[in-house]
Amino acid sequence: MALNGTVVRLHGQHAWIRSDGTEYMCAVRGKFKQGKRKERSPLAVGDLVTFTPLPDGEENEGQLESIEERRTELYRAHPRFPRQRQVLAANIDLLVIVAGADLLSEQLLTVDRLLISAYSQGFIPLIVINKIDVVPRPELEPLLRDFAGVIDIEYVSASNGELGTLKGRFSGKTAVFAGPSGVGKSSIMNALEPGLGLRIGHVDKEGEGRHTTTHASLVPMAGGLVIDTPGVRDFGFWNLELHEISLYYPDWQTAREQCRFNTCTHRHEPGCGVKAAVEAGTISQGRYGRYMTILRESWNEQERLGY
Ligand SMILES: Nc1nc2c(ncn2[C@@H]2O[C@H](COP(=O)(O)OP(=O)(O)OP(=O)(O)O)[C@@H](O)[C@H]2O)c(=O)[nH]1
Ligand SMILES: [Mg+2]
Ligand SMILES: [Zn+2]
Repeated sequence: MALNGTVVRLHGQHAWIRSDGTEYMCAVRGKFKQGKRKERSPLAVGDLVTFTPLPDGEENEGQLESIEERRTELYRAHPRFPRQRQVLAANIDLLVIVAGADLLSEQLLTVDRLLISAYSQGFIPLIVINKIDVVPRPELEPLLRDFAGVIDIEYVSASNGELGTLKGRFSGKTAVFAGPSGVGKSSIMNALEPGLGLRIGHVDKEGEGRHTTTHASLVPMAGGLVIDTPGVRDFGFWNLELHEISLYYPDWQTAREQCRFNTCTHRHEPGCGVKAAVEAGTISQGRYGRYMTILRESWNEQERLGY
């Protein structure tokens, strides 16, 4: 009889599937081997599947039967095959975007990219600034003023166990932790759920992480399911037209409504409400500058890949 389960880990041609608290190893073969076009792997952590347990295995083994259509996905360009997508996590409700207090200004571009992923895919973002034991909150708030009142922000320290109201946000949800290497994603999860025992890395002199988490994995945490991911900087959204990118800037909505053209990309178009807001200081130069970087990179990427 087929069971329902969730993919919790992937390794090579094998998927580990959790069903009712038991994990089953399933080979990914046959009709499932060929993923969707532009994807190398047919499965991602968080996928909902059906499978049939196999008798007599030393380990619990199963045979994969079907994969449910995904509600949402977090993906990037495959590091080795840039025309293909790598889905880091599937069926997510909440995207926890983690940055480090010590390197926040350099990491805001990644935060902005993840916000675009969240809003374009329809998952709720939460920004978590970790390591407030190193740089105190009043020094960080000005860097994040664009998001005030629009996107939830938690200031935490995994080291000190100062976790704000983070723990209450996971109940009944599937969440994914994403952000650069070394910001403390795994550390925060360990602090929220003692006993998880996720591996923690070191940071070098520049504060950069060492890519300690190498594969996404899904674990039960604080009443929900949470996917820890390896630190990544680049998130793809090359399916978006350039003028669509700013649709996923919720803090720009009022300004955007003032633009003369509804396909405005806010670069050199006349009558641009966003540029007016930057001049008036309601949108920060930083957030606008990073938008221009994202626009330029998306354009280069689309040219290169011939979209
Ligand atoms: N000062 C300080 N250091 C922290 C804090 N949280 C984590 N660290 C340190 O930051 C380093 C990286 O932590 P990890 O939890 O491995 O970071 P990660 O984001 O999971 O990194 P990857 O798995 O490489 O993506 C470790 O040396 C931690 O001890 C914190 O709140 N304050
Ligand atoms: Mg980690
Ligand atoms: Zn505009």
